[in-house]
Amino acid sequence: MENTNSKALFERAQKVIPGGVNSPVRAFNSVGGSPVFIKRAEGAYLFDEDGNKYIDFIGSWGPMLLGHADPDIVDAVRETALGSTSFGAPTKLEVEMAELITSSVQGIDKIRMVNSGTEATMSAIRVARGFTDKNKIIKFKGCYHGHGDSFLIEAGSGALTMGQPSSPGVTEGTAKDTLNADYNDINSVKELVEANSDDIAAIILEPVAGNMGCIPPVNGFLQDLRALSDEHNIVLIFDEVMTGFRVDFEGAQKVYGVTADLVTYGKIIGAGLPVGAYGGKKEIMEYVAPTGPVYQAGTLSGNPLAMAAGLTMLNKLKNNPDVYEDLERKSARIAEGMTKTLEAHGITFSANRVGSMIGLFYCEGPVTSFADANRTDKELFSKIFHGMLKRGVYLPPSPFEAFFLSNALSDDDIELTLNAFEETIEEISIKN
Ligand code: KE4
Repeated sequence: MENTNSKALFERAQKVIPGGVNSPVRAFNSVGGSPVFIKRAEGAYLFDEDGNKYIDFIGSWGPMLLGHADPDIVDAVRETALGSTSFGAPTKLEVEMAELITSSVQGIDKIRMVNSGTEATMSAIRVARGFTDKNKIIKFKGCYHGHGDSFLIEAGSGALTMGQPSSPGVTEGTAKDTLNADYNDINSVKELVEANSDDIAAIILEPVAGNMGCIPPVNGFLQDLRALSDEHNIVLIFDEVMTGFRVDFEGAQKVYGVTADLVTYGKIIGAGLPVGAYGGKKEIMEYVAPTGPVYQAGTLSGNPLAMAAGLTMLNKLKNNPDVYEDLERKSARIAEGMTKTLEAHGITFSANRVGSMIGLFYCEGPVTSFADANRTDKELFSKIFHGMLKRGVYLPPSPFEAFFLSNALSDDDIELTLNAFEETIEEISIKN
């Protein structure tokens, strides 16, 4: 595949943007090589600056559940923009968005729009601290909740591609209030609670981890966290920035039958425009300014373009629930096909899947924690990534990400992907 233009653009980019990218995971640090620069996308396909076409398994890291350039979403943005892009004043669209989410998702009495998943999680823990008048939070090794200081301690996603899960610039003062437990290990949480029980404001987790590959909660884990939070007056926060409206229209809370106290959103609710949100129980959310004392604000929060895009997306999903059945069928086909190929070639692997979130680990399974995920064969991962890329399939460029399928994938796209995977594994097996 020709990539002259992408390479030239990357040269230019590195002169004026840190690492040539506006988000580290895009730099291909985990897989090596030079990132492709995307010119446009449509449906299930990306088109790069050299005219190459790829089947997209990232979907902008989640938002593109219906595929790129969905006509209804594009029309909504275009129409809304004709009436200006932002007012800095309340609008009907924001009311409709909040009404749609609070009327659809269990436990969300009130919700506040922000501009990213990071803002949503930062705000949620601030409210939890204000509401409980306690300081510490428990997160989980390998979970990623955005780049807020409190979370960049043993975080997942892009923080792992740096080979240093913690980040300079996070002060001792901040770090001391973040405790890390092991995902799927309720005893590791209980130990932290017992040691700090009078000062833990919140437990925050991805109800399905998607930032250390895809790792589902083991049976009873979420239920145990719910019980522990109730027992110790701890705010349980589900970070559904990735899983929200993806694993089910009502998210992981519905799938696992556990209601959190606060839930954070991003990605899909903005349909690719910058949107995040946090919401939950009335008595907690009423602590948020201007009703309550916990301050949180944003110039562009709930802006018309983002609301128009997000509302169109959520209404399409609400009115076409068969999207989730389609996605389930397509995701199962992908996982089954890749599993068959890996087994046929005698490659050690473990596959996790929750709906359209798929995680492939090239190590012995089961993979239920960050320590397990970190055993994946990163070199083999990179070879597979590049083998698929040159065959026109764009997988996430990091072993610590999940595949995000869009419903724009056709059955032909899936067969093409599985053929490319077969060829890639065959090529690697022959070389080894
Ligand atoms: P943003 O601030 O990037 O909108 O959202 C942060 C965030 C919060 N919570 C969860 C569960 C998330 O997955 C994310 C962001 N996800 C990564 C992809 N795994 C963002 C990709 C990137 O950093 O470029």
